[in-house]
Amino acid sequence: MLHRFTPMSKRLSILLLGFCIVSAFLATSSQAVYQERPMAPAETIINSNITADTTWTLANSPYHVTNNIEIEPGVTLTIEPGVQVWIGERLYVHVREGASIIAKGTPTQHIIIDRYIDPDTGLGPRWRKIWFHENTTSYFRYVDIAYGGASASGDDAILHFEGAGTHVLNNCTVQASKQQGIVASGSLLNVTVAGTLFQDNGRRAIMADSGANVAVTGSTFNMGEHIAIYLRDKSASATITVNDSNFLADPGYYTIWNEIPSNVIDAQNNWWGVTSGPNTTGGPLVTSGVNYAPWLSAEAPLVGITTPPVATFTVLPDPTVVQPPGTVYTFDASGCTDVEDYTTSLQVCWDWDNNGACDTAYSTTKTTTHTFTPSAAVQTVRLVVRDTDNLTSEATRDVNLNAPPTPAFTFTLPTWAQVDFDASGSTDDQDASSVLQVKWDFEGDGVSDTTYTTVKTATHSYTHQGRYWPTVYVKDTGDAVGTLRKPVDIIPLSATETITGSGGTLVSVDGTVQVAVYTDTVGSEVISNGLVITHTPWLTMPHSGLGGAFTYQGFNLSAQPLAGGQLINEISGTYTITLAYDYDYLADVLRLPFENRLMLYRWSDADALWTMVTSTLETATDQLVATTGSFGDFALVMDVHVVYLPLITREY
Ligand SMILES: [Ca+2]
Ligand SMILES: [Ca+2]
Ligand SMILES: [Ca+2]
Ligand SMILES: [Ca+2]
Repeated sequence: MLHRFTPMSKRLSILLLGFCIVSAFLATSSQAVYQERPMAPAETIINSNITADTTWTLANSPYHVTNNIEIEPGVTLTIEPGVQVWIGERLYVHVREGASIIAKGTPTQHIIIDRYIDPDTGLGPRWRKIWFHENTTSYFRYVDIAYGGASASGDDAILHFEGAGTHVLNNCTVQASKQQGIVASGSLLNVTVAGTLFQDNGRRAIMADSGANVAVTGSTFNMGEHIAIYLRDKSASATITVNDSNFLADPGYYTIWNEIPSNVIDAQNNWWGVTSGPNTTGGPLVTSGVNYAPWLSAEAPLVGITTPPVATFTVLPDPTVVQPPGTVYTFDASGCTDVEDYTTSLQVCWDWDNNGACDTAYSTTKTTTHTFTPSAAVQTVRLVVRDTDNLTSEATRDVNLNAPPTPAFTFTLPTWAQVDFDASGSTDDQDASSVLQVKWDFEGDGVSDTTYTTVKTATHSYTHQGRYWPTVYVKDTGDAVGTLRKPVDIIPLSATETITGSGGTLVSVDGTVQVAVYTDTVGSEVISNGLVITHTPWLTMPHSGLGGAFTYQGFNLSAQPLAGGQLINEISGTYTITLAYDYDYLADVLRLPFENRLMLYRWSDADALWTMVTSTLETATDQLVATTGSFGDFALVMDVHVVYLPLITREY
């Protein structure tokens, strides 16, 4: 349907509405007698140049331009939807080199650029023009511009584009100019007009020359006796195309005039007010140099340019990393953009479970928060962004809600070297324990020793004693992995040794390094007040140099000074070594009656051989006791000429 804008009738409606309000007010307030007219809204006066990027806001609207002003070079003036700009009598707005005007209204909030009507006199003389100079840009959408072109000069226009630049009028109205609606003059000048209504302009709606490139679609020229499109012979020829538009003119009057017929104006697929087309009875006239065939047989709708918005959003904290349950995520869609709308005009809704239905209402507020119930491995969140033309776009992001399993394991040592592991106590918020997979690194050396399996138990035998950090990896069906490690001390059964020194007691319990305080005296004088005895058990394996015997327990007895303490060679005295053994293990389990074959050996560096140390077997306490006056390597051995040892294999 054709949009016919009638300023007079609209203004009359406003006046009638104002009258009704005043009448009602008079009836209820005696003070209103002194009120001659409704209060004018507060104006923002613009009387000087715009020197830095500026936004004219709806909150501060209307803006009343009271002087000739310039938008200075490189500066951008942005105008919010709903803003009204009133320009005073015969005033210019110069848009200087490289400057811009961005005015994006919406279907429901047009921007108005109009004359200033003095509330006292009721007079509203025309302003002159918005004059765009070299290398300027502009974007006007849903902007109703009226009552410019005040001068008698033929080049005066509501919008005067001069020199290179890019300018768009999208769903605008350009009306009531005394002169031209638009003048486009300059090479490398592109003017795009869509969905725009031109009417009641005193001369031409669009005049182009000097190499300008003007493309019009989906627009209406309601011009009566006046020319809609004028290609002027000035400098290089302009290029003009007008398609899918309406030329409504009084019959017999020219509506397109081409001063350079050799440069044909493309005016195909337009409606000329009569089905017979231009230059026919009842239709408008066009000059030569206008290609108007074929033409439309009915009025074309006003169609602006509309493109979908660009949807994007961010999520914090990092959605790729599993966050603790109950985490409040912040979603921010303020990065959404649109050619026709400001981001602030775009509306968004959120579909938390990506089921195709938004879970929030559409809102221009772009940030929101959400907390998820951990119910799926990965939750896709969908954003829908909608522009003011009701075009939508979507973006999705995955939020990883899959908490890794909570690993757990227990272990038992059926022998001193064998450890049976059981990770069946591992749990997961999303998966049943039965589907969790485990693998093991028995030493904790970072190298896995098994592959993933749903079997939660594993057995490992250690060949060396010491402390290990077996580590379990538990993986859920979403490939999230939890790990747990625990210490395991692998200690031969005889690992409780009591070492008695002359000045103190040194206890080694589990085969790790032991520390003890030791005091050595000569007479009543303390000559040494500190020792560290390092007791390092070694293999329970046959030791080279002890041929014919089996090393049941090897260890090193050494000393080093405490910090600031004595030198080792100052330490004197004798030490009693007491070794406890496990008779039950030796005799009952292994069924090997070799208790009386236990011997203590000491390594002699000087002789480069093992020599037996005189010792006493105290069978009542399962101990072997010996005395030594020096440190070194010792070994509790058994004579294997007599017995056969199954080593560490044991079954219960
Ligand atoms: Ca859009
Ligand atoms: Ca949903
Ligand atoms: Ca999980
Ligand atoms: Ca390993």
